[in-house]
Amino acid sequence: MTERKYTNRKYLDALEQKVLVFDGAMGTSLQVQNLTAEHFGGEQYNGCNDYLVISYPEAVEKVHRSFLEVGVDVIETNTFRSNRITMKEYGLQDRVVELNETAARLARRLADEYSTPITNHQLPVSHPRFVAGSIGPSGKLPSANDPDLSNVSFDELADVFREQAIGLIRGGVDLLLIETSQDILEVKAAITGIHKAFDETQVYLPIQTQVTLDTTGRMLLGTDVNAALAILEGMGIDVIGLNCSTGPEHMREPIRILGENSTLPVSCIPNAGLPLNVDGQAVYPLEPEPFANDLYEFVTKYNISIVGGCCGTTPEHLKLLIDKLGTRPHPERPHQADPKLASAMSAISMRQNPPPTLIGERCNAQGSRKFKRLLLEEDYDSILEIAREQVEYGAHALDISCAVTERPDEVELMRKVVKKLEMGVDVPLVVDTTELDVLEIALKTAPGRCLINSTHLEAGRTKADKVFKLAKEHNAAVIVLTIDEGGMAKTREKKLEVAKRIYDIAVNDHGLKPQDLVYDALTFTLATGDEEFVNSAIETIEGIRLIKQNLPGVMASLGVSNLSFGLAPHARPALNSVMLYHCMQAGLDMAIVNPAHITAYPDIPPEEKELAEDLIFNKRPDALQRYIEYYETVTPTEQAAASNPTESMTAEQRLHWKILHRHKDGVEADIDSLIPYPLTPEGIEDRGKREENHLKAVTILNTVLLPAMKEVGDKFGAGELILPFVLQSAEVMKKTVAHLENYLEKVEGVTKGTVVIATVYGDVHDIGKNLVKTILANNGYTVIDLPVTISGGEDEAV
Ligand code: THG
Repeated sequence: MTERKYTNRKYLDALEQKVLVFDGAMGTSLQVQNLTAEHFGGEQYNGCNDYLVISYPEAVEKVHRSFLEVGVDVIETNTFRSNRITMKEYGLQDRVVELNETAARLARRLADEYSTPITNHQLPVSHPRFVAGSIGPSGKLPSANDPDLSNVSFDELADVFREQAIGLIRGGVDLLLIETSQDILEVKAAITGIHKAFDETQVYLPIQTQVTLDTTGRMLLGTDVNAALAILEGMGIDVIGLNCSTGPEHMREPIRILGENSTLPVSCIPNAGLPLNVDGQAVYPLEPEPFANDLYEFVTKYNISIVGGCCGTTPEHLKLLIDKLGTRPHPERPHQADPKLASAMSAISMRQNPPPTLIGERCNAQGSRKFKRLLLEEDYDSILEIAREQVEYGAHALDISCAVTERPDEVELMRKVVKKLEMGVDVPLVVDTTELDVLEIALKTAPGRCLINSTHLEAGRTKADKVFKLAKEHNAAVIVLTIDEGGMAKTREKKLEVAKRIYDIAVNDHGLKPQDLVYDALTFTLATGDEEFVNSAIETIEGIRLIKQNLPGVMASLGVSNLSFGLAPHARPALNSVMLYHCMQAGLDMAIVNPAHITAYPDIPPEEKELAEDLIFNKRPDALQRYIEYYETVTPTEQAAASNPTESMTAEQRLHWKILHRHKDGVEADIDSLIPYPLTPEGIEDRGKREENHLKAVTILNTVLLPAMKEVGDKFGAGELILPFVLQSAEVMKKTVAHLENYLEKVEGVTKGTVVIATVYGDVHDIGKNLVKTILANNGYTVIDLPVTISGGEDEAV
């Protein structure tokens, strides 16, 4: 169970011998053949490159041969778009398996033809050629907030790619290649679908995944390369890399990062430069020489194992590259990665330096009345505010628990909260639930790398087995509690004993890595004074020490606030902070805390420190009594009012700030404070007053709102903001404008306008168009959206 199995690993074996070279562009190489509707099998399929393997395979064969002739090691099947969702545009959704199988057979036949041993310098040299089954994106963006783009579930997507993989496997490919990926959640679904196809066919092949970054180094929805690596590396794949989008130059930094940090071999398959628009044609400007030079440099400098060409690269590009590389050996990879968690956007080390990694505890329906109320009201915007506030106070990750007895649908609540938070806060999520279905939906909704909270052996190992299986499938880390059939372990020795048992199950039976395990040695509250628990803090601290010493590589976390349950609220932070300090001395890596209430150990007043340490270390029988009495005399100091950045701003500045910082709260009131005659329930009768309002509203729109949105756009252009944040700013804008419209006099029969939008004919993916559509529709335009099968242009846009 621990090792992946392969029924054909020839590709990986070859990779151990030398750096492998993929072929060049399929799309642009087909385009220069000036194919007609007839070649495509009629008007209905005109422009559907993937259908050519049936309607006119000669065109595809020609491209494959052109690359095999110059000596590439791997050719890609012409199946980039051959999935059920994209093929629906041509009515080909029910021929997906046939398309993929046919394309794979074609490539297989040619690869085998060119694999025959050739004689070179009198010695017969075998040059195996491989077929990579190309799997491009579906055009959906499952992690986006947009209802149209994301209206597909993880399971549906996994099934779409399972089906495509079945066809490719039947056609005899050597590996599956997920490429040009825009949305990391879609990649996870594709990997899951491919694993299903393996089980179904009993054919197990290597998987290579390649994401596409823009010139700022992020995927379309903001995922950077460190996050992509953290999320994908443990998902049962064999190669990770980048392709398409830009030329090699813009890939340099992310490729360096992958080359230095990935434990898996790294691939780099760029375009021949960033496309230029020359007279309406996409032109890829990078000549073979600089292209080959750059990739050669990546191989030698950054330990890249696989190179090749994407859009615009010709046999000439590849030939030069092959000549330069010769039979360079495959470079060594780092063996151990720094364990990381990831949000949808970036990765964090699970071991923060300085420690600990703080996990915010406030998004917990059982631990916060406010969160519970917001959850019952389904006020997700306010939930996002709670999350953000914790991050502002220094939380590195957020614990999320949606268990409420008042509602039966924890699954749906968890799904919605995870979706909201993943695109709204840039920290990894810790999924806190006892229910397997809730856990599963969270893992299928979160694009990032999550930490599961938690499992244990209270009812034996059956449930833990299921949790570890999910963790392995989704590459999540797991908090494991020192609880067994006898309940919560109370002594340090018992905590270690349970920890060892769990380790054996997780690591030896399920193939998790030690660093995927985060031990929680648990603590009871010290507030009861119960004789049975007076030493429980000491046992927890020593339990952490023993576990860290005896199980190398594992991590430790603690729900620190449990210790002070039942004490007066203002008495809790000091005790928690002192406990946290001593646990860290014992090796604690993470802590679930209220980050606003944690004080650095040196900043705790000596008197409070001593009282807390007396209690934690059970130094005197009256320690609890003294602790409680001290806080009875000290009244709760008013928590210094959290400084509100908008406090001293004018309403105009505040609106600008809210649009830029994505805060929806109170924009209506800000507008009203600027309008000469704010709305009353009765409406405004006086025409003159209405006109004054109208003029002011127009001024606000032109001098406040539009400049704010422009700044958002400029920051996006400069790479300072990521796309999801831009869309959230647009939402604040939409809400503000909706209120402003109350003051704008409407002229009968005039609308904001109708916009017809389309992309170039047969565009390989129309995500850009769909985003524009969403933004226009949000701003009150009627949008007529033409599908990619409508003719209008010639070139292939990327
Ligand atoms: N280990 C692990 N996970 C955990 C815990 C743990 N998850 C839940 C909990 N323990 C950690 N989270 C909290 C959250 C809130 C509080 C304590 C621990 C808390 N809340 C206040 C109270 O209940 O009095 C505030 C209530 C309110 O604001 O309404 O103390 O140990 N792995």
